[in-house]
Amino acid sequence: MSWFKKLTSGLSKSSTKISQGISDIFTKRKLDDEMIEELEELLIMADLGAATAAKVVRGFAKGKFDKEIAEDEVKEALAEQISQILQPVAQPIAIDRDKHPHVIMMVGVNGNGKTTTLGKLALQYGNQGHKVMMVACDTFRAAAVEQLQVWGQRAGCTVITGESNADPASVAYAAMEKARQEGADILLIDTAGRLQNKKDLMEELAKISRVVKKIDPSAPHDTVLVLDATTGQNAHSQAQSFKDIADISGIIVTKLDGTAKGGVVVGLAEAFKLPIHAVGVGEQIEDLNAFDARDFSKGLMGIE
Ligand SMILES: Nc1nc2c(ncn2[C@@H]2O[C@H](COP(=O)(O)OP(=O)(O)OP(=O)(O)O)[C@@H](O)[C@H]2O)c(=O)[nH]1
Ligand SMILES: [Mg+2]
Repeated sequence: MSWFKKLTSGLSKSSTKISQGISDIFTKRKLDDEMIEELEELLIMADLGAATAAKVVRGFAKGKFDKEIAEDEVKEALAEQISQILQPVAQPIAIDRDKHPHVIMMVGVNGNGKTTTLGKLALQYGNQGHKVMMVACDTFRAAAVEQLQVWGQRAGCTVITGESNADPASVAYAAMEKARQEGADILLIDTAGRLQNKKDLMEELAKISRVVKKIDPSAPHDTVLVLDATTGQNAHSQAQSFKDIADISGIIVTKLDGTAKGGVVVGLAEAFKLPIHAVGVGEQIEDLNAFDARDFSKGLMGIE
């Protein structure tokens, strides 16, 4: 299946909800105030958030008042507005080949898909010819380390682990040294999603960052926040909290398959202006791809 097909089918719950809403609203042929208001409400219900929904609808309505408009044109025009919001943030992680290694740290609330996403990225980078290593800095749960090892096997890359309950930062430091010695191009750091409290988590992430800098002052080169689309508007408060505790450089949104809340990506783009690197639409290793503004917008509107 092509990525676009996979994305569109992943987003089908979101797009069906929006399409149905559009059919219900556009029963009259000419665009009027009432329809505009209903459309705005529909987009809010589709998790775009109030400010973003208003912006999209304003852009959409321009020049269309009192004119006849077909459903397909509505979807096309909305996709175009949404695409304009997404375009500036659709940026893949830029691997710097001069870094040895380029360090990517994955952070986010537990269960959001950090470990899975790292496995998917490891395969992609490996296929691009990079020598990839992963390190398990979620040392408190034995299962977390094993899970990363399984992904390492699938992706065909080395996974560095420490003793159980080892200090995550010391594991990260050892991994940096090993990555240097073995000439790795990319080091992917998996972190814990849950600690006792926000302060502990902040300290742990800061400490990992600090020790990595001892070996390369420019590392970590990317600190990527993984957000789960199924949490809808909650993703905003998570993004805000993590921005407060870590130097987030970009976002990956997972679980866009099987949720009707795919619109949250548009709200996140507008609210945080952080690069959105990739989106996940399934649990398999190939279910992650670079974020493409136009494709995503079409997928969200259910345009083939
Ligand atoms: N449907 C779907 N499931 C996903 C996606 N990404 C991850 N998952 C699933 O989400 C669950 C949690 O993923 P993990 O990768 O373990 O999440 P995590 O952030 O590492 O969690 P912690 O290690 O507990 O902090 C797993 O069952 C994954 O298979 C996705 O894009 N789509
Ligand atoms: Mg994990």
